[in-house]
Amino acid sequence: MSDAPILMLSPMAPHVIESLDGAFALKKAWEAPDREAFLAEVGPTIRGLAMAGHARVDGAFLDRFPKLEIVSSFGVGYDHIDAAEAGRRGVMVTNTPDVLTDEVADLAIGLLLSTLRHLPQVDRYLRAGKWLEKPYPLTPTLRGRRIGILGLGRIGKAVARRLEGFGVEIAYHGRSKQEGVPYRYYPTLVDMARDVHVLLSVAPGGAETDRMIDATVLQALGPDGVLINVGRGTVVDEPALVEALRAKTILSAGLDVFADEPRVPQALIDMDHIVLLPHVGSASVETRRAMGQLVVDNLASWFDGKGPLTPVAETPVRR
Ligand code: NAP
Ligand code: 8YV
Repeated sequence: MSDAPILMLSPMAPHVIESLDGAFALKKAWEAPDREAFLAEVGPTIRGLAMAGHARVDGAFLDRFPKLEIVSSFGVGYDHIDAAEAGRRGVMVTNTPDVLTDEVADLAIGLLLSTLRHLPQVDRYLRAGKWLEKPYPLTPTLRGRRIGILGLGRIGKAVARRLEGFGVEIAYHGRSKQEGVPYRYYPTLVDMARDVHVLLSVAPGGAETDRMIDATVLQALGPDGVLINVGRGTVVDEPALVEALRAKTILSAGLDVFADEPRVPQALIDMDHIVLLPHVGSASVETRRAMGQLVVDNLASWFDGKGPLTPVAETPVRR
């Protein structure tokens, strides 16, 4: 139990709210009739933030909280948070790695198979009564395909382990070759795209990866190529992807993430041969609960003087 004022901007899961309400002086911004007046009043006192969603946390945002010590963020990706700027100010940022790795990897495999074997389209076909007329046309296959993973981190490796069971060849691209990894490394993304049949992205968002899957990479992937993206939408040049799908430069795509969520380009929605999911990689009851608990546990550990449990790389670990 601490009297530290913690701010939650928008409602998180009930168990997170209850835990933080019990352990801290929790301030709930969404309950305030005048949010701006509320933030102006409590902002100078706030020592911790519990955050869900992808609202931008930058210098201007941090200016409102001069006593802030820690931002405990829900989700492993934190490209919406300027963690380097937080670090410069001595503000700790934590995320929720590991607890969602297997869930997202499972979803990636499901999305890959759904895209290749047209599972959503086949379901729609049956429901429309079309099976009574004739069988669904034959689909592409996973058999014999080489898979190139962009971003062989925690989730990328969990995807690769699952793919080993499918008997397919696996390669990867990242900023550097990893020791002890049995898959072929490509120093450039375009070379990997040229050699594989499926480009599966689990790379984080941010300036470094912004639109790195561009028209050149899609051209290299080729007319039999499939793009699966469960990382961040900003990693893909979306207009170039739309054009590649339209022009059949690539065969298909399975996307869980988009550049401007929850807005999805109408051109993608209108294409029946691709599979689109509303960013549900980690969205099971159990995994979201574990992520929420880690948001709470990071705050509890910090204000107990035990340091953060899962700090991001850019921020200082202080006690
Ligand atoms: P991670 O362990 O940090 O892995 C990220 C990988 O990306 C690293 O292996 C890194 O390899 C690579 N990478 C980073 N910058 C790169 C660059 N500029 N070029 C090429 N590769 C780069 O993170 P994780 O836990 O696996 O999560 C990965 C991402 O998945 C998250 O950041 C998030 O955006 C996304 N995600 C999505 C969902 C969903 O619901 N769809 C759920 C969870 C996470 P190198 O260091 O070798 O470059
Ligand atoms: C979350 C994610 O749904 O962890 C991530 O990076 O993309 C997802 O698990 C998202 O961050 C919550 O808004």
